[in-house]
Amino acid sequence: MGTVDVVLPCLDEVDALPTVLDALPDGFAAVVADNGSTDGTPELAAARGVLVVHEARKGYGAAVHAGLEATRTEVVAVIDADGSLDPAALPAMVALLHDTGVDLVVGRRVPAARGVWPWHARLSNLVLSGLMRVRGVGVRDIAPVRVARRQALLDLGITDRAFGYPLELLIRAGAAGWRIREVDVAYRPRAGGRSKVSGSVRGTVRAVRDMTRALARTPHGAPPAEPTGGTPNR
Ligand SMILES: Nc1nc2c(ncn2[C@@H]2O[C@H](COP(=O)(O)OP(=O)(O)O)[C@@H](O)[C@H]2O)c(=O)[nH]1
Ligand SMILES: [Mg+2]
Repeated sequence: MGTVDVVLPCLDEVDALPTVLDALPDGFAAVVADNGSTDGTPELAAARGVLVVHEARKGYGAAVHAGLEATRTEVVAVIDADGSLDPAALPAMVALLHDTGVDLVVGRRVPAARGVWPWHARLSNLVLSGLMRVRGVGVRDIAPVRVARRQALLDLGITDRAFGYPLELLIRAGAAGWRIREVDVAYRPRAGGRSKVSGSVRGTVRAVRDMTRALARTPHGAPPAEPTGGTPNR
């Protein structure tokens, strides 16, 4: 198994990022994708010798896309940089990709502590997985950690640059006939810092809004379109 570049979207994760970098297994190389941290996150990553990608455009999807473009390995991973998901799950996910011939391996969060997953985030997840099922994508989470082949991911032509990105990825993958495998991953409290998305009702509402917009823009079997405006999230 060759090296796997791991995109870490970061917005003010200076407190949590070291936990994630320390937990990266051998053979996994971090690519920090930052667009606007003011807490020293990119400086910390650079000081640790990590490749840092600076993206001018705001938004989770903009950061992930820029990070993906900077990766250089055949297989790549994307995982949150807040320490809520353990990178130790990655080797088994990559092995599944290689061994089972699927196109995408995604994680499904299983809370490892009480109160780690607020009710509004669970509710939105339930609604979104229902919407995905209607589109023929049988997953139960919105892929907070994912492993796939780099070029295939780029070829999907995902256009959302905000929080709709993960949902659009799944819908496009389904429309392209990708085989998707979902595996349980432990969901822990973030290692430090503050939630930008599901930690507040406001963040969840924003995410659901971005995702339903992404859904509306992505009809069944739609070919890739030009990138369109994700909503800046801060
Ligand atoms: N670069 C970048 N990363 C982001 C942005 N929004 C969220 N993230 C990162 O995406 C991951 C998930 O965000 P988080 O705040 O943990 O959302 P939550 O898990 O729903 O509370 C974390 O690594 C964040 O730093 C953004 O606008 N830009
Ligand atoms: Mg989080």
